[in-house]
Amino acid sequence: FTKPIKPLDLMLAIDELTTPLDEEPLRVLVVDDEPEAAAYHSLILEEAGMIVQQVNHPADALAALDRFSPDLLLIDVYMPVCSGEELATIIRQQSAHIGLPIIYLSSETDSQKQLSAMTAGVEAFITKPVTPDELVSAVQLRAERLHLLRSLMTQDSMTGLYNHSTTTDMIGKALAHAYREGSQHAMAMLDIDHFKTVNDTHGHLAGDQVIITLARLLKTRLRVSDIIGRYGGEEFVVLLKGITAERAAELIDELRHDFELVDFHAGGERFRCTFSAGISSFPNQPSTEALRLSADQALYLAKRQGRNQVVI
Ligand code: GH3
Ligand code: MG
Ligand code: MG
Ligand code: MG
Repeated sequence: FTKPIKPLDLMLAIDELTTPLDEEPLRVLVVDDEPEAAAYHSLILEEAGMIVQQVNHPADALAALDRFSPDLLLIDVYMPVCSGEELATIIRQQSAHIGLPIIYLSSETDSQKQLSAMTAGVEAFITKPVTPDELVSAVQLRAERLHLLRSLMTQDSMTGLYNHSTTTDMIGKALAHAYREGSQHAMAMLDIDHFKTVNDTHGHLAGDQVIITLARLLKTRLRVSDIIGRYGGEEFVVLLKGITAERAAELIDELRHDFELVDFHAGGERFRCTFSAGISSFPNQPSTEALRLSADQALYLAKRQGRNQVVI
């Protein structure tokens, strides 16, 4: 009899489930018609560890947005040809940049004019001259908010795994890459067995703990490069990169075995849970949809054959 695993061990570091803050340096595009001002602000941000690109003409800003793909824009308000306000309005009309934080940097101190400039949809207005600390913290604050917003949009808040739409997007990208490289991937669809009964018998909170525990097991035991998503309520989808369906089935079966030994507790009662899984593989199944259908059929078979098993 194998030693049971306490769910607490799996849940202790639940924080690790959520994707850590980007360790990539922030990318800032500085738009200012005065080269000296642009260079000065760029230097401050670079010294704070950011990657900065400067443009001195608003027309160059649009091209730089696509080439450089910044996390944030710092725009001077008074520029010839096209004001910062006009530039911000144009950028805001492009759906690709709808969430991009824009900070105005200007010597304008008239609050009425500041307010009017802000209506173009910018995040903040900083008046020149700005101290290095002021500039760096203004940029970091907006970038952190953007990061938070992005994670809210892409992650499932209960488990920290990718949500349904992000999972589908990421698998699609991985397959496009796999086509070019000629690599193989496997997909696993997991579904907790008799989960309705778990909720009915032990309560919804206990059910949540089961979901969180399985998410953590997947996250800690699969590779960082694998794509792990919470596809629906008690359903998970995993893209296991670079391996065959047979190898994926072995791996998921090891997890299945570990999971069935986890002791859950609710209302003084102890209970255990199992999951079933279906496996499919690329390029055998050449698209996300084909992979999903095939894995789903295998999962259905696993359920039909008595659950708590992995089927290819
Ligand atoms: P099967 O073995 O065939 O998969 O049976 P099942 O009872 O697991 O299947 P079914 O899909 O009918 O039930 C899923 C249940 O999961 C229904 C729903 O109330 C519950 N559920 C979905 N999301 C959550 C959640 O976030 N927390 C909890 N506690 N329950 C959830
Ligand atoms: Mg100017
Ligand atoms: Mg289900
Ligand atoms: Mg189920």
